[in-house]
Amino acid sequence: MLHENTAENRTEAPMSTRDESTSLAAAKIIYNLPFNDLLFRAQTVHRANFDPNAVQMSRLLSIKTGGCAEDCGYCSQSAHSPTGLKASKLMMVEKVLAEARKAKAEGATRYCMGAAWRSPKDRDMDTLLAMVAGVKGLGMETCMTLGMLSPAQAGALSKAGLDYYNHNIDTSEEFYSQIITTRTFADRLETLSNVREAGMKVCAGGILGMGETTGDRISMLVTLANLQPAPESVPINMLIPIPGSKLADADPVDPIEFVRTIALARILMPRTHVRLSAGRTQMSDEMQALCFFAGANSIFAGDTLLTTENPGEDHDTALFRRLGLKPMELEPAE
Ligand code: SAM
Ligand code: DTB
Ligand code: SF4
Repeated sequence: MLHENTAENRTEAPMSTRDESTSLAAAKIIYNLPFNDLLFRAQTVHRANFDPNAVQMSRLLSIKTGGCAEDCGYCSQSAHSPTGLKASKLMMVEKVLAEARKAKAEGATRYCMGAAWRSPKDRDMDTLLAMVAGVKGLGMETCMTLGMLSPAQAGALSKAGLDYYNHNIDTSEEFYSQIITTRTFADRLETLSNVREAGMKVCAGGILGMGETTGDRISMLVTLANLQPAPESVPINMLIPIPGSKLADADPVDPIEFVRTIALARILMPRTHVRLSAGRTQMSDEMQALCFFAGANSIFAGDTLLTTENPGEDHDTALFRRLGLKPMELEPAE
């Protein structure tokens, strides 16, 4: 039920919850505001913290594809699902660096390397560390997503120059076991804590469109907002249905609900980069425009994500021109 825009509701819904723990009840009130009020608040918070017309550009590369031991119901790369994806070994360092150089030439400032692992094997660590050092040496921000990390692995990656680690909580704690059974929500939080302890920036978000309720989406954002500190980067993915995966036939998300979720993320985490991640190929330009207005300020650029399609440079250049958006410049290193 939507709340009326009464004075009472306006005072109940805080403008920003920074420096306070966010309650689920407060987040629900914000989420259910009339759409125009919600977007106005989100845009106001956004403008107080960021250039509203600048979008951070990341680029993804799958450095180890398929054959994953985990049973994530949404994923093309799980060995538990007959998705037909061909598995491949960990890429060679030079090949990764060649791809990173191309991405940099095309305007990406952050390079994200993803591997279909439950967690990295110690025998692969030297290769991974060389990739981090090499990409960092190109003057790009570095990010990896490799599954669960021990404190020692997180420490080694951080020392090699890894700026960000992506590790999504994907959904609410309550709904998690409906989507993944080979690990727990607590396992995810433990890796996020290891990443933070090692001094890296945290990138953690989730997926909409897996059959979760609105309450699950709000609960996921409240968990993220209450991490101390909140993640620097929060990717919000729209499920890309993968034939053969357990969620191949999931009902699509209502675009308005998707935009509401972005707005809530912006309000609960005012200084975080909220990334409009997977699923942009399935979104209209108008839906993406609303997401940017609601506070999304980061995207993946390029033709491919890990194993699926992304809009590509031509489409995004045209979209940025239509909306008067510009790529966000890299902040000078401290
Ligand atoms: N294996 C590592 C892990 O799970 O942490 C890293 C790679 S995994 C593919 C990274 C994230 O991509 C997942 O946590 C999930 O949020 C997102 N993702 C994977 N498949 C997706 C799909 N079909 N649609 C939308 N998002 C997806
Ligand atoms: C994230 O939240 N989204 C990216 C990144 N983190 C690693 C991955 C999206 C994957 C989409 C499905 C695929 O390409 O296989
Ligand atoms: Fe493996 Fe990551 Fe896909 Fe899960 S999301 S199956 S851990 S690659």
